[in-house]
Amino acid sequence: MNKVILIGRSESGKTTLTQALTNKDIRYEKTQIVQRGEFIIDTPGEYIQTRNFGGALAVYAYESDIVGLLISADEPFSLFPPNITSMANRLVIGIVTGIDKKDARPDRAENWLRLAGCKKIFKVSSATGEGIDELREFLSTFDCKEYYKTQKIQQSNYK
Ligand SMILES: Nc1nc2c(ncn2[C@@H]2O[C@H](COP(=O)(O)OP(=O)(O)OP(=O)(O)O)[C@@H](O)[C@H]2O)c(=O)[nH]1
Ligand SMILES: [Mg+2]
Repeated sequence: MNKVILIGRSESGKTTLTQALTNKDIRYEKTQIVQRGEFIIDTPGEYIQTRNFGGALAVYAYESDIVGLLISADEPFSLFPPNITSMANRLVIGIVTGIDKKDARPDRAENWLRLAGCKKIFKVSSATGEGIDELREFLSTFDCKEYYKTQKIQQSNYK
């Protein structure tokens, strides 16, 4: 499985998605520090919400194969500036979370992620499990080595 770093504002569902992807029981736990799992790096939302922590996310992203930007389907605005993905020398995917929520607007969240530069978008609910298998399948099977070769991205992980 590729290693993915999950980035998104607090309450966007990073930890819950981590639990869903790894078949753990879903239980709320505030992320206080960056959690490095075997396949998933779960970051506290404050890192993307606070300018001074932004650099740390860039450093942690170097440990990953794929960067996942999350927006919950009921979020009122996006934190990600247009074309932010061009800053990363990693594949950046968009993940719309909480598609089961009452006020969910998954298409609006998807548009924001596309504006940020994500080409591949997943829409998931960690509560109902919708879309989780598809995302897990992608993370397990995507050939990063080939991708980075064709994109001519130099990566120490992929020499
Ligand atoms: N209905 C629904 N609720 C969700 C979903 N994903 C997360 N939640 C709820 O949203 C709240 C926040 O989820 P977290 O996974 O802790 O959010 P986080 O992004 O890890 O937040 P920080 O650790 O603060 O950065 C929790 O109460 C979750 O139960 C989902 O897919 N559907
Ligand atoms: Mg968390």
